[in-house]
Amino acid sequence: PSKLKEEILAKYPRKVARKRDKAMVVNDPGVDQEILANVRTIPGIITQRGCTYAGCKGVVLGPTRDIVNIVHGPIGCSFYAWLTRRNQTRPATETDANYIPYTFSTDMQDENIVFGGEVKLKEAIREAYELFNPGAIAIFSTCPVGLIGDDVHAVAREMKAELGINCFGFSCEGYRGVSQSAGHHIANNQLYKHILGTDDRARMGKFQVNLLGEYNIGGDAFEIEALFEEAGITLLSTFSGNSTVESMAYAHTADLNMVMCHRSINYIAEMMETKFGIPWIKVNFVGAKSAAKSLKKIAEFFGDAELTAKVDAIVAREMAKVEAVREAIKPKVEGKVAMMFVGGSRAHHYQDLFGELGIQVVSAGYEFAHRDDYEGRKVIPNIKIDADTRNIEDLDVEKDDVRFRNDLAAKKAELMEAGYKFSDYEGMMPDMKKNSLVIDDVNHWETEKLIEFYQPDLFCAGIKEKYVVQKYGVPLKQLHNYDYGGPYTCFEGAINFYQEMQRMLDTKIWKLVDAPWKREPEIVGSMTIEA
Ligand code: CFM
Ligand code: HCA
Repeated sequence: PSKLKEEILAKYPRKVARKRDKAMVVNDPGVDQEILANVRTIPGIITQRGCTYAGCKGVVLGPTRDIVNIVHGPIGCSFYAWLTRRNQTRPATETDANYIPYTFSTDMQDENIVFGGEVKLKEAIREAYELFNPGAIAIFSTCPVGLIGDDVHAVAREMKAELGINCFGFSCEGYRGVSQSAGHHIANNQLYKHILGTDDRARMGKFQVNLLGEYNIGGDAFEIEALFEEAGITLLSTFSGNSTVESMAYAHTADLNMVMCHRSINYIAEMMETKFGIPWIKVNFVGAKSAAKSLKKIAEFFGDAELTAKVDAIVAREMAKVEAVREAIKPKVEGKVAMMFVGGSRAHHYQDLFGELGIQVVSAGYEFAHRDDYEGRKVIPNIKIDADTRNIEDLDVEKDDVRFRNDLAAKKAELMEAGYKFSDYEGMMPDMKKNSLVIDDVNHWETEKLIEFYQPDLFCAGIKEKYVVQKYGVPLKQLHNYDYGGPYTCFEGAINFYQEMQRMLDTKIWKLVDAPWKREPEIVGSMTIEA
């Protein structure tokens, strides 16, 4: 991999090479290695990243079903966010609010750019209110909104007073940060400010938890919900797969927060702990063993004999089913080589599933994660805060003296004494093999070189990579939308994934792919780059 890295860098102008050098690490889990992450993509490079608006509106708020999410901007931005992320939802009854099949937009025109769009935004909010009578309305700013200076927050305040419903805005203009990641942070902040803690509801169960950073792609959250229900764990709210705004309002009454996607939601976990004293743990329900471990860790937190027995019984029963399928499939796919480049957590989480099948992950990376997602949270104090990060509001959170759970803080201290880990994420790099190649914000040129070098049996990424990779004769599994498949979480999900891997890997069809441009190039040319 060092040689491959050299070859990749050799093509770049010197300044670019210097930067990309730091974003590519030949992994050594035994030592502390630093990676360059969460910095601007170099202009001219074809990145896979999306924008801040995508991270805020599409990712974090997209899966909420009963908030009317209005996009303030040109229609293209709304169309982009319309049902593209496969986040499923299940309203309690047929008449319960579900706005996910809709897209709401102010459809800004040239005139609004010149004379301002606030009037049109107010009209859109009133119209949405009259038509749907929702519990909450949210406004998402696209690039032009920030450029012309429409004050979406002032509009939200005015509309909240006029209509008497919760209404709040997000300054999540596409260019606000270097990637989707900034949008996650902005979304976390506004959820914290405008929803969290607004409903002090009485207890609903003996063991109350929230699941943070699970967005129910392909029904993933449904699998987790079913297991919790069977075990007798009360899931108050999920941020934000299969969620309601109501459930987010009383989420602060939980005893424990579980963080699935660390990248997109660690901010809320931290803020809830500071304000309400709710501890958080990192969980992962992708991979049968990881799901079992996560369930057991929750049971251990509560330390209740009945709960522990139930969880143990569920795990034993489900693992028996999983093992039967795994043993049948593993010999067929063992030793195959895979690589995965996904936005954030999934490039790490899915390695557990591959490990269970004996598939080797030779290279992996995130589009937009931060150093802590690679190297572990221990590096957070050393992360340089640059101007792009400073541009994103970092909320000053204070302890709520009335509602702070001293009992939970005490429980945390006691369990930590016994070696139980809270507020911790060790990152992807310590989990990867020595000499695997870790790459942040991979681009097309690097992807092509990776394929030539490793000749992988499987490439995992998204829609932007899919067809290019397939034309190399390499199957591509989308780990964003699951290629219309899923769920892949928990035990049923693991079985589902193993079977999918067998279908994709145990076939010779991909070797027959012959891209037309390989036979007959349409354009032939050469290019010289001056350093
Ligand atoms: Fe978290 Fe996600 Fe991901 Fe993400 Fe995303 Fe996604 Fe993703 Mo696409 S929140 S970081 S911003 S796990 S949309 S559900 S699949 S890039 S790896
Ligand atoms: C996003 C959403 C995305 C895109 C997926 C892809 C998703 O980043 O705006 O590139 O295939 O999961 O839908 O990550």
